[in-house]
Amino acid sequence: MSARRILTACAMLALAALPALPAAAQEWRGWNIHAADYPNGQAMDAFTRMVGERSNNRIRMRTFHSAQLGQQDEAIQQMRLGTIDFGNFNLSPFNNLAASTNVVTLPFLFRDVGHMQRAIDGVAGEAIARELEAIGIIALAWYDAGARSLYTTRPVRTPADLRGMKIRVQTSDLWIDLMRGLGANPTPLPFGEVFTSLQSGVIDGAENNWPSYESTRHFEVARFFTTTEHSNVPEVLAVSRQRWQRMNEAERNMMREAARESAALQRRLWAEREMVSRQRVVAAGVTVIEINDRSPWAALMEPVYAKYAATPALAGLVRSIREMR
Ligand code: BDP
Repeated sequence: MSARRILTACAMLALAALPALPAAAQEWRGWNIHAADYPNGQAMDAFTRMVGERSNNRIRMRTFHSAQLGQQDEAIQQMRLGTIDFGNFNLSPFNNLAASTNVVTLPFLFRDVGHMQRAIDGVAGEAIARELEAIGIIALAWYDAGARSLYTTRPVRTPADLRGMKIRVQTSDLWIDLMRGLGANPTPLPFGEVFTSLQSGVIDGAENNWPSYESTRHFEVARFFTTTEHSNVPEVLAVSRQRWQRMNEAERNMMREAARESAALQRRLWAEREMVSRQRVVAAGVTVIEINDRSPWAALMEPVYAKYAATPALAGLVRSIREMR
């Protein structure tokens, strides 16, 4: 036997002697802006547990909650580069990167949560997933984010009350135009800076859903909540394309299924948390200004539709969403 053959035989014996370890385990890092106990954090933890179990612990995912890996815009860049492997993102920070995300951000588009879910689980979600894939992000499932309303340091009852007020928005051209259309001074800021900016008077208000208003304690510094419910923009549970490309079909299907189950859980927890958060802030003395007739607000939004649903494809998407029953 030649020396080389002996070496090969030894190497094979050594391999055979190894315990049956799963093919190289992978460590995945996940981004979440919210705390671990927020519906999204709980649903992400459920997702990572399912993937761990169903891959026999070969894919080990860990979510870094509370924006430990940075603010949302940076995290999206990192997903594209593959330095963050998965995450839950609101779709508005994609507005300037993927045109179809503007459609689901559009003000006063959805009649209710069910309408939004049917659109994002169907025709809108398909269009958005295609565009996100092209920028390096694979959409697996869609999370609820409720309706977004205004909250301010002074009472706001009509668009006229908003005039000249500095209102924080997410980094998105659509949001800047939307807020300007309502009469305010839009101020794009990262989520994590809203509390101190409200406190120091850099801004006079912001806009979000009940759970974010409550969990961030923004309600302590912006004491008036006006139920404009101007946008129902949903969220995505996504993985980086860099990772996705290295997975086989069985792994992809397993991950998609786990993501769908995670979204079902998130939606249940979300509906509960919306009520709880509302009760908490009301108990803490927040003034809720109910808007029953939204038409004066919606009437100001036509230029936003004209600008952000301008192409035939986007206008067609808006039309098919409106026609949904
Ligand atoms: C919350 C979303 C979060 C956004 C935040 C914001 O869940 O992803 O970053 O709003 O307004 O509702 O920035």
